[in-house]
Amino acid sequence: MFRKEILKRIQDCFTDCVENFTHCRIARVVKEALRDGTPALDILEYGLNPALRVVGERFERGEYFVSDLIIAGQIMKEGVSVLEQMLPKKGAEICGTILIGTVKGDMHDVGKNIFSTLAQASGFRIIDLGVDVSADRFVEAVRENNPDIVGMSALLGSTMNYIPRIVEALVKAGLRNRVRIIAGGAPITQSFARRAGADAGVNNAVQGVEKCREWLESQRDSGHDH
Ligand code: B12
Repeated sequence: MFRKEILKRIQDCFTDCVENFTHCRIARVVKEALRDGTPALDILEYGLNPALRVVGERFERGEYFVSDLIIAGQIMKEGVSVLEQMLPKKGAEICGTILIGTVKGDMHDVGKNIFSTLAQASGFRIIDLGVDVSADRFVEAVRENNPDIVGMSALLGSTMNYIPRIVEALVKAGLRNRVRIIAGGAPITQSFARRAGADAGVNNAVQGVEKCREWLESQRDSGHDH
């Protein structure tokens, strides 16, 4: 009941704003939910994410336009920024470095940014290459920064197929064995990621952070590189 009500109120923010151009109340609603004791991750998982999914479905049915996706992306960012303020601040101890980017041809960055924020809160240093990142840029940045993990985000059926090209480029550059690779985004599955040459694939930021921590812990326990 509690969750349903929150979800409904968050949902209403998206539809009111997209359909009626009303002033966006998302920050207020998210703050209220937090004040009521709803965990930040529940607000994300049961409130903001499903609301955005509905926008995507309406777009797919031709009921919404790209301009509506843009508005929805902005509402999401505003909601997430309120949640970010509530997440534990970056721990003093940095447990590893993740180099991340949204792959070439893809401009979606909301999910990538959520994963980065959670990973940071969990003790990782993040180097964010932004969106539309080419294989060459990934290679160059791995060489420069020597990260433990490379994260690639893709939201489109077309751009997810660029992930294997980045992996290949890392292989060619002799860098593949130095890093673990995690792919993320709504269409990404573990089996796709493995076929693409990555080590893991997730469509959930919390699972992604857990995977990264697991890797770092096993690396530390074995006392040498993977
Ligand atoms: C907002 C949005 C946009 C905004 C993006 C704004 C922004 N700054 O990101 C804009 C308007 C730019 C946009 C554009 C387009 N979009 Co769009 N968009 C969406 C929408 C509504 C939400 C995406 C989103 O932010 N989801 C919320 C986040 C939190 O989810 P997520 O990204 O999956 O992230 C989670 C996990 O996957 C994970 N994660 C994500 N990345 C990573 C990375 C790592 C390393 C890890 C570990 C985890 C991880 O963590 C997150 C939290 O759990 C979706 C529909 C939907 N509901 O998914 C369509 C959607 C993705 N878009 C779609 C389309 C078609 C387009 C356009 C082609 C439309 C057009 N005709 O122009 C363009 C493409 C532009 C481009 N070249 O990229 C389709 C894709 C269909 C497909 N399968 O190919 C969708 C699914 C809509 C639909 N149902 O048709 N879009």
